Amino acid sequence: DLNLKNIQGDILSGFPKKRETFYFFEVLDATKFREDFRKLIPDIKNVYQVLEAREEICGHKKMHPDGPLCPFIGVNIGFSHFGFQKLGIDDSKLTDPAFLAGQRADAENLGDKGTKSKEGKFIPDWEEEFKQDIHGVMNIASNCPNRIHEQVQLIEEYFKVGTAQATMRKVTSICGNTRPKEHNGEEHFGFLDGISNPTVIGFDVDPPPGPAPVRAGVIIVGHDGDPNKAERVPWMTDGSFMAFRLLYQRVPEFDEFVWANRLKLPGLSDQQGADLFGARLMGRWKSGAPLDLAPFFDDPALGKNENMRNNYRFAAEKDFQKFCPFAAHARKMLPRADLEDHGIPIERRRIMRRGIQFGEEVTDQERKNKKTEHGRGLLFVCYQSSIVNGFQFVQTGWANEAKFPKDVPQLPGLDPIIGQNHGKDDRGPMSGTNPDKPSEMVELTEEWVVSRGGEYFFSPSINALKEIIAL
Ligand code: N7H
Repeated sequence: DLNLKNIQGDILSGFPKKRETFYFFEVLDATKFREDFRKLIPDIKNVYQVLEAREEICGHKKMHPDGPLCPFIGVNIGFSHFGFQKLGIDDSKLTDPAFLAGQRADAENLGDKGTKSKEGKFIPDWEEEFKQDIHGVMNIASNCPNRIHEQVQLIEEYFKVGTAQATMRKVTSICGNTRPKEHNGEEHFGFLDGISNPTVIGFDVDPPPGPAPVRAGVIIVGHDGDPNKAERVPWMTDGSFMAFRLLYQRVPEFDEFVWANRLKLPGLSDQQGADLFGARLMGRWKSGAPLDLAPFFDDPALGKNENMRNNYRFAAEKDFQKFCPFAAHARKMLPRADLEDHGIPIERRRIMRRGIQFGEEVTDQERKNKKTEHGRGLLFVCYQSSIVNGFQFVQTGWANEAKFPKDVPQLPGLDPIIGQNHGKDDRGPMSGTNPDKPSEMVELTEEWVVSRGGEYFFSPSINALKEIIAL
């Protein structure tokens, strides 16, 4: 019963993309912006159109990783609380304290690095553009850079950007791109990403075996599973909250840490020991194979097998970390049996990840000097019906919480990938990296993922864009 033509396309089906530009804007003249907005509406793709495009392009609904250059171009849009305020639209029933306060006000709680002003106000160590109010973001995705460029030009024409009659201003735009063909699907640390996302009841037909499907309302506002469903006003239905984070990755430094801590176990070469240590930080091998199913040796065929690579629960391992450390990124972010088998539901913590990489490949010079010289990382995006239950909770309650999961024999430590301690190099010890000595601790000596900006947005339904935003 989901109205796929009313939900913005990136949320449930994910844009088919090799590139994606995030265009952050400030509304200058509310009434005129809302008038100009009408011109943008036909360019905004809904879920149905994205599915259709995928079928047309590739003959099946999942995009082929090496598929032909895709003529798809999609625009989606979200507004921050400050944007709704500027437009004079009452968003109080979006009842999400994190959204209503904005991400800048949440940065200290999220564990970002920052300083205190004389008045005691926390100022995050973010890029300047994110230290001002951002009213909204348009994400423009395609397989073809020229198409993106043309679409951005069109958008700027609609809103007369850069002229005396401009109704909006570009705050900043950031261009993301997937990695070159031989690293397709991998993020900058070299791990296959985008494997595990929630499957949604009423949307995903025949999902591969894995974690229990979630009710649509966990991702889409106004449906069963939305914790604030009772309070929503009708125009909010079929929208979703988007959390955006600008996350830099320090790849040579991460690689050096992994190499320096390589496991020295009988029968393992230095390289195998390093690969195993890296996999134990992530919870999966670079190939995507999960440690719970391939604990000591990589299994690249498993990493490729969509029907097997997400079908595990840490069930045999509940309360133990022989196969996979408690703090490993994928275990922290979806602890499966660690919670479910203790009667703690996990559905409300699920988020739909839609990020993309940015920045160049690591250069030979950077590798040689073991030092990052060019900015690169992840434009992290996730959708959910509650930021408080979703992104905010998994970052603060799990990733940044050394004692999570609770009541286990060893102190787990922070999530080594994204756990934050306000930029302090000392993020404390992590246990379980050595499969033979679960209580052996490794000090997480620095942050390899550094947050430099972000905001919380609400991506309204297509009807709401037509009837509430546009005039
Ligand atoms: Fe993570 N990485 O590539 O290293 N993530 N993540 N993430 N992450 C996952 O299962 C990564 C970040 C989640 O369902 C994989 O698709 C990097 C944030 C969740 O089993 C890999 C960064 C948050 C899952 C990475 C980053 C999350 C997940 C395994 C930052 C939320 C799914 C592949 C630069 C606050 C867990 C996969 C599940 C998986 C990486 C950030 C959440 C390889 C580099 C900020 C929910």
